[in-house]
Amino acid sequence: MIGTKICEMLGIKYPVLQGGMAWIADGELAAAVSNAGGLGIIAGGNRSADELIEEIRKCKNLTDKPFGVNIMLMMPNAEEIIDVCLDEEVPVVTTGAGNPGKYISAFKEKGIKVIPVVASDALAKRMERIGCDAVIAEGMEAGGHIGKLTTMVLIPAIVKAVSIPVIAAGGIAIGEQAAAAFALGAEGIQMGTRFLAAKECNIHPKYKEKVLKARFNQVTVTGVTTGHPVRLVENKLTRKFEELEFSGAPKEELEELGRGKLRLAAEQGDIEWGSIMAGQVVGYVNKEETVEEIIKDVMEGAQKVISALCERFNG
Ligand code: TUI
Repeated sequence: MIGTKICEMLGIKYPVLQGGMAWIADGELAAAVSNAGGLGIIAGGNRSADELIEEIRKCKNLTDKPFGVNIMLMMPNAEEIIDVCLDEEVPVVTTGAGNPGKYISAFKEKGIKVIPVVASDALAKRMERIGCDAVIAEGMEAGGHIGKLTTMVLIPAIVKAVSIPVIAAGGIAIGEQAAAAFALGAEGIQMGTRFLAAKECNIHPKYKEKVLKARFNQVTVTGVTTGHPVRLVENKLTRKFEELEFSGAPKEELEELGRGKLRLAAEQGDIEWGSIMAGQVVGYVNKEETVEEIIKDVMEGAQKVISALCERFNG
C-alpha cells in the first residue's frame, strides 16, 4: 500500500485527508475518516467556539486516532476558534483564506501540526518559511471558493517550490486521479466532494441526492466578476446570480445574494435557492458508501493504476 511522509508525520495509515467543509464536516464524519485510516477534519468555519468544542469532543469519543480542525482565518471569530484548537490540543489544524503566521508558534508549543491551504506557489513558499509542516495545494477543480490554477499545473509548481510535503486537493475523487496526484509529486490527497456522498456525512439528504445525481456539465462557477469565484451545482440561485452578474449589478448585491446560502442547502435542504458547493468531480460521485469503502476504493484504485503503469513502462 502507498505510504508517504504524510502518513508518518500525521500518524495515519492512508495519505488521505477529508476537506474541512464548512456547514458539512462534523465530528462524526471526521471520526469515521480517521477510523478508516485517513485524517478526518472538523469544519471550524461555520461554528462558534462552544459548537466547535462539542464537535471535537464528539470526535474524540468516536475515535482514538488523529484528526484535524479547519480554521477559516477570515471569519470574525477565528481567534476564538484557534484558542479552542489550542485548549483541546487537536493533533492537526488546516487553515484557509488567509495567513496563519501569527499563530504558528502557539500551535508549535502544543505540538499541533499546521497545514494551510494554498492556491499559489508564492504563498506555499511563504508558508514553508514561517514553519508550516506541509501545505494543501488546492486546484480550481475544487468545490467552493477557488483559485485560478488547475491541480495539474499547481501541484508540480508547489512541489518544486517547497521542501515540505504537498497534499493535492481539487479534482480528486477516484483512484486514477489519486495516482495522478502522486505522479505530480504530492505526498497525500485531500477529498471533499466524494465524502459528501458518505453514509457518515450528515448533510441534508436533498443536498446528498443532488450531488449523487449531478452530471459534470451541471457544475458552474459564480462570482468571477466579483473576484470571489465559487464552484457549485447549477440551480435557481446560480441562474439568478449569473443574471445579476452579467447585467452589471453592483458587487454588494451579488455578495448579498450569496450570503448564508451554503447553510440553506446543507442544513435546510433548500436545493433551489441554497449553495450546493461541489467540485468538478461531482459526475464521478454516484453512490452513497461508507467512508471506509470510499478510502479503500480510492487507495486500491491508485495502487492498481501505479502497478499497471510500472508494468507498461518497465516491461
Ligand atoms: O476555503 C476554501 N474553500 C471554501 S470556504 C467555503 S464556505 C465558507 N465561506 C466563508 C466562511 C466560512 C465558510 C467554501 N469553500 N478553500 C481553501 C482555500 N484557501 N483556497 C484558497 C485559500 C486561500 C486564499 C487566500 C488561502 C490563503 C489566502 O490568502 C493568504 C494571503 O495572505 O494571501
